[in-house]
Amino acid sequence: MTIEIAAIGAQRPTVLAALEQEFVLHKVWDAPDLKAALAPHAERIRGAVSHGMVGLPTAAIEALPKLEICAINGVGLETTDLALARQRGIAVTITPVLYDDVADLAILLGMAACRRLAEADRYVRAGKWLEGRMDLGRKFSGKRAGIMGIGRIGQAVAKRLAAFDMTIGYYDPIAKPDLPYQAYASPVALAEASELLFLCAAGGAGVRNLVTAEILDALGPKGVFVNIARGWLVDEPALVSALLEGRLGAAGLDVFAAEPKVPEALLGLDNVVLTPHIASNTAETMQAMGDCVLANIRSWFKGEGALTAVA
Ligand code: 8YV
Repeated sequence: MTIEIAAIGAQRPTVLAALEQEFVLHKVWDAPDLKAALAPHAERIRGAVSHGMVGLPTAAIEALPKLEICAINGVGLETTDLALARQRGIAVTITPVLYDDVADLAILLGMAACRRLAEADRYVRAGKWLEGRMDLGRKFSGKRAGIMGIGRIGQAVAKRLAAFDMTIGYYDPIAKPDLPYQAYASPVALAEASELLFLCAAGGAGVRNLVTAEILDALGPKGVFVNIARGWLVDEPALVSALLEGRLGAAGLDVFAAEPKVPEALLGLDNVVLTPHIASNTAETMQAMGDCVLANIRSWFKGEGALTAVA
């Protein structure tokens, strides 16, 4: 009997090709009505694959009464109904192979914002160097860095910042006494003590605007804010005004509240470095993430259980 799988979130072509070879695959990620698209096969679908932005939503769980496993390509779980999945005994797996890449991009954005890398590139291309030298950037090494949310990604960022001789502090609602960094009681206290603030928090369901205007003001006109987490974890209009009004020094942003739409006002600002949610987009990590999705699905249907299930 061939096992049937629903792709509720798009996957890379190689992953889809492998799934199609080994299973009956229903590609429904583009369907305007997920329930309707799944309905004709719902009683036979035992597995699902998704990605970090789509996750395993309530509607998919409700539409699939025989679902046993959902392998998510990514680590974001804010769109996954974990409580219902647990209640139904559905294994949800993530791809815990992207932390290095995400941390690398955090450093890249922080450094690019300090050293005005994107602006410098534009400066050369526009021929402005012929007219004179660019204004000064800011030193990156040796600064006081704050990390908001110090899970796997936050810790990978901290490890890298330590190599740049930074003094590292963090705020996390879960006490982490074993970490060799200074814990702060609130995000505002952390921002006040930091010259660079890295948002590395997980975007849990319903969590919004963790980074407020008050936090950005505490970071201040020389401060640099980096976001490689989720756009909606920041009060984006407050971030835009702080940058426009010079109350915040600079920012490096990989994620946005309504991506792929980016606030128009940011596009004209030289003190902002923008990337299109590419933190895990390297050939190596994409391959590893795809392999991880496949390995979980294969292992489960061989009867050997999930490999990287969330607790
Ligand atoms: C991916 C992510 O871009 O893991 C996540 O939650 O945001 C990123 O790694 C996303 O999962 C799409 O595959």
